[in-house]
Amino acid sequence: MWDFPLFPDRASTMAGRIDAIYFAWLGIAGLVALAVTVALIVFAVKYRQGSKADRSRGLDEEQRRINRRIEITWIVTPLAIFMVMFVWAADVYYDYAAPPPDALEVYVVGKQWMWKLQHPSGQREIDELHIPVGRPIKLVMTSEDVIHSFFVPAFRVKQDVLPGRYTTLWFQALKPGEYHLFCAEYCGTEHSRMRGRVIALAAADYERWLDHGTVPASMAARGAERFRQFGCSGCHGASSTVHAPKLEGVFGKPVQLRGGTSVIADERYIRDSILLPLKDVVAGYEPIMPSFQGQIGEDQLLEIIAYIKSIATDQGQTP
Ligand code: HEC
Ligand SMILES: [Cu+2]
Repeated sequence: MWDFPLFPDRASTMAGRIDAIYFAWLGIAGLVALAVTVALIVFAVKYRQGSKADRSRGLDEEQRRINRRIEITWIVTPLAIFMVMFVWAADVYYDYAAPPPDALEVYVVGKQWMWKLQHPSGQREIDELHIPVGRPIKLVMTSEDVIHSFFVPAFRVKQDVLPGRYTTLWFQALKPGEYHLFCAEYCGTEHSRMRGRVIALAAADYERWLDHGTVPASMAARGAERFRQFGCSGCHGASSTVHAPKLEGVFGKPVQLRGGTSVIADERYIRDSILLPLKDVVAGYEPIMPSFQGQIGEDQLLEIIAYIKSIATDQGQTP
């Protein structure tokens, strides 16, 4: 079949707003280019060599006043246009950059050359992401090796995925369907094959997908397992005799650090606490926690983080 769409599907809540900006900018740039071209041609013809055009004006008072008015116009008009562009784009960008608090989280690890995805409820996927339509989805992403970029053209969202850091991206699909997922940052030989699909499902189909096959242990439960496996519970567990902070209720709260500063315990903070324990030492504790750099994989770190998140609320279970 003849199928050559010039424009990707508009399948997320952001897509229309991003496209509106895109076309407005294209229109403004087009109009300016047109005006400049027309002026160029008109003046080139009017003042060509040997033409009878009047070249005497420009020095008297009257003409100076007119010139001044023209100059003010071409300074103020673009300024006004730029301010409108700025406020409009900033408004869209704020919404683009701030995931709604009720978003469903999915954890993403990019590696040469695949996407590994984990749902908090435990499902794992490779190069495929199943999501429900009509609910905001927040991705927490990191890379195991080099820089990648998570790009879903139909959703108009793209975000770099960096080693050693967590970046986030959120979107809300408008209609069920299968959408391309690309790596948009050159990442080595097979970069062009680092792609996948986002499969947006109606709510009921999504529930069915969650329940198909053997339902896996949740990420938090796997994280609790790791927490014992790596010996964290030996210091942080309820029965520990080591002077180490209890991790219940830590996530999302400010933590007082040695030296008087404080940080919010987000994903990055938990990650750094595990890999670079000397970076942020909690006030009132000795820096005796060993670094787990090189011992815990990115997926396992995300599971431990999911576990620490789960015990931030009262529903959490202690290992
Ligand atoms: C030898 C004991 C010990 C072990 C083992 C240990 N920790 Fe710690 N941990 C500490 C101490 C002491 C602190 C407080 C001082 C600091 O920040 O380094 C701490 C701090 C933390 C913090 C910051 C807590 C807060 O209240 O802000 C987190 C998160 C953490 N550890 C997670 C882990 C995880 C996950 C593991 C296992 C992979 C682990 N720890 C293993 C002793 C330990
Ligand atoms: Cu890549």
